[in-house]
Amino acid sequence: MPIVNLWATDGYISTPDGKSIYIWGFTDREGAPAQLPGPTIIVKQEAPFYKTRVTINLTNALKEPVSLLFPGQEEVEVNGLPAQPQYNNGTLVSLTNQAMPGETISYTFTAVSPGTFLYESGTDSFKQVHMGLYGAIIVRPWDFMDHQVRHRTAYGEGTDTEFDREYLLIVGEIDPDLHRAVEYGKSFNTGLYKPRYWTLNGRCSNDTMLSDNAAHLPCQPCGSMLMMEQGEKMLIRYAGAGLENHPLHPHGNHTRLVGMDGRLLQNRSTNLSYKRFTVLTGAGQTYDQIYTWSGLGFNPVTSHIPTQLPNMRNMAIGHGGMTMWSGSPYLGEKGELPSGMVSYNQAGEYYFMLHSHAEPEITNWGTFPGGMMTMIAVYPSGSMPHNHGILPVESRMV
Ligand SMILES: [Cu+2]
Repeated sequence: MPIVNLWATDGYISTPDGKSIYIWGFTDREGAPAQLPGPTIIVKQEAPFYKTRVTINLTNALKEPVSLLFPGQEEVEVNGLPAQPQYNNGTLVSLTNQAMPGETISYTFTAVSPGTFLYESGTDSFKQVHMGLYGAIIVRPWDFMDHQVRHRTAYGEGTDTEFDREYLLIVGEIDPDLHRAVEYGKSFNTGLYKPRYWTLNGRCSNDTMLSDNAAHLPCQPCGSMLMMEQGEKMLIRYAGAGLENHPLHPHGNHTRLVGMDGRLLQNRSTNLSYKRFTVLTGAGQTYDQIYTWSGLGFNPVTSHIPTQLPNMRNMAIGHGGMTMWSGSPYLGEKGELPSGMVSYNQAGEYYFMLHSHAEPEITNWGTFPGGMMTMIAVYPSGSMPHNHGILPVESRMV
């Protein structure tokens, strides 16, 4: 039975425009600051007819009660008894059992379906979830095997959900006034809620494109640079952890939506998956999609996409022009570079945006570029590092 220890605590995140914002969140390392989003919990289901029971021990290191909700999971128990809403003199104070400051309580649930799920605080949710008390759960089908093409699936063999690489994008918003009010113990008028930052995996663009565990972002360990090789199937999992809905789309191709809220889009044997350009990622919802890009046999050297290359002088970027890109406006061609120059597309890879189509959301407090935006990099076959886009079969357990 998988067991995870989580601590609810606080920390500070950074935004690309130089701000430091106080957050609440979860960590799986005692004494560490909160991370945004909380640690991703990945579990593999037991064989059919066996229950997959998952235990999460929550220790509350904050100064007010917090709790955990598991939308989409079943038979949730707390310290061995059914989880229930909490009332104080008839007033609802929490959607589920809470851990008091300093207390550790144990939640156990049955993971009944493969797919993508959220976990988040069920206490004073408007404030606590917004402050960062959220994360994702990935449930793998019981027959999942990462080295077998037919068994490397989101929903099980024969469900048309095979993938080669896999990325999780948890979307959220930040209203810095709310965060400041919580930091200084002041009240906040929820009617004045107005986000200024929009996050993918807890980061605002362009930090979204930095690698995982970037040293200067200790509370935001997860990047969201989506990398794949041409022709591969990329599983993209969206999870809406904010209070608002966000219309997300990648460029370059539609995605094929195969699952929603941890449920396969299939009716008995009828495949109900469908292609979408923009997916309105609803608050509290999750979407599993397959994305491919073949470029009709694209190869940056022998078969590049024909475009007009700019003049050499217009290809230099960065300080002193010492960094250059060598190809088409989409970076998909490898041209000649002066010796000693550094190129941003070393393998002749193509780049497509993936972003919120609500344009204020691709800014950092109004300044473009920023916010809910990242890139998909499509590499020529055989040129990509093999460890990118490979999530573990199961996350680190106790
Ligand atoms: Cu777009």
